Amino acid sequence: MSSSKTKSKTALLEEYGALSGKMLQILDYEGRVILAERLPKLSPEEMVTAYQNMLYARTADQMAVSYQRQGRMYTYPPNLGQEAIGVAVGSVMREDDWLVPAYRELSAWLAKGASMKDIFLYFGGHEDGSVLAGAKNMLPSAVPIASQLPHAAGIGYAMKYQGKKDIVFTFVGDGGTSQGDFHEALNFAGVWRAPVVFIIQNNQYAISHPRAHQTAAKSLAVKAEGYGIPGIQVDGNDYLAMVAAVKAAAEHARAGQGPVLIEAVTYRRGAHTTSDDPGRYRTEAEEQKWAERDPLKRLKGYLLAQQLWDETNEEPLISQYKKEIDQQFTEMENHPYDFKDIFIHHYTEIPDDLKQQMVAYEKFLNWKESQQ
Ligand SMILES: Cc1ncc(C[n+]2csc(CCOP(=O)(O)OP(=O)(O)O)c2C)c(N)n1
Ligand SMILES: [Mg+2]
Repeated sequence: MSSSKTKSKTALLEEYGALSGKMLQILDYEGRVILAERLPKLSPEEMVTAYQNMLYARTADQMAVSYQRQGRMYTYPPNLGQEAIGVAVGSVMREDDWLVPAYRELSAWLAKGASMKDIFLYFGGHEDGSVLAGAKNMLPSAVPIASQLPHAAGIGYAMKYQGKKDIVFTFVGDGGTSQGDFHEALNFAGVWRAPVVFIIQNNQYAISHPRAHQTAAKSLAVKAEGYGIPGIQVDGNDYLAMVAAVKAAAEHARAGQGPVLIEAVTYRRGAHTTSDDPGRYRTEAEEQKWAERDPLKRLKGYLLAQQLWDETNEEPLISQYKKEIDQQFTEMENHPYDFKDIFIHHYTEIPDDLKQQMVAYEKFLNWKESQQ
């Protein structure tokens, strides 16, 4: 690693430091380069692969929502509009690095080696969906908000203690930054200089709770200052800006300089989960504004201008992805299933009310079968 390269990356974290009030943005909303000096060095193949990975994640996400709507999967948290963040992390994350997820970063899970079958198993209520056999050094999804962060800090500390160069990438939402676990993890990682890249996906909502009600802080990135670590706010719908920031943060952490906090500013274009109706708490005008900032649209705009993408390839590619994804869904549906899986793993002894739910659910399944 050349010192000039290190300098320029460190400089990015300084120039766009949390207190600068600036948000790193390299592509405008149409995909035109507006900050050429910060363009990450990516080959044409890497750019095209990134777009394809985003397209795959989006296709899989939309199919997951559809399977849930058909009553074939219990629940699902849509990722629509947030795909660039996980793909950017995936492009920097190494095989031995750790991924400590929340639940809305499908593209990062796929980059780590999780299969759609694994993911369908998880949301289909199979305990096996947490095994993630193909994904080396990845923890299972964490739904208790921010509970994953102390684990990330602990793993980072362990990597450092063992003298390893592997680092940790962990995800949390804007809402998660109000949890005590967020504070404890960032404080611990800062004190012990644990090599952890904390990525906040600020998708503007915690269910129906808007970002403005989450904290009086000017940005979520400024919280880094309180822990004495670098923080940077990035346009999370700008793939190239995300790659530049994640590369800088990873280099900082890998060089033994401790954790970094990235606030990726994005928008949850879909519902919170398949049980939510965002039409009840936000306007169509707001949704439209963010649709115009969509990450796939912007990277495609860039690729088309560079003549790296042929629009006519897109539909056939999506059809091929759909076939692959549907195949993995079928494998999930054929996986041996015990409905008790969704009840028996939370407590050593199942509380009475949960037992009652289990009995009622079994009755319902028997009734459903009798109707077929
Ligand atoms: C400790 C805890 N409290 C409450 C909940 C219920 N809950 C589920 S998701 C969510 C909102 C989280 O919002 P955010 O952190 O912004 O993540 P996003 O869902 O937007 O990705 C809440 C309150 C929970 N899962 N865990
Ligand atoms: Mg959120």
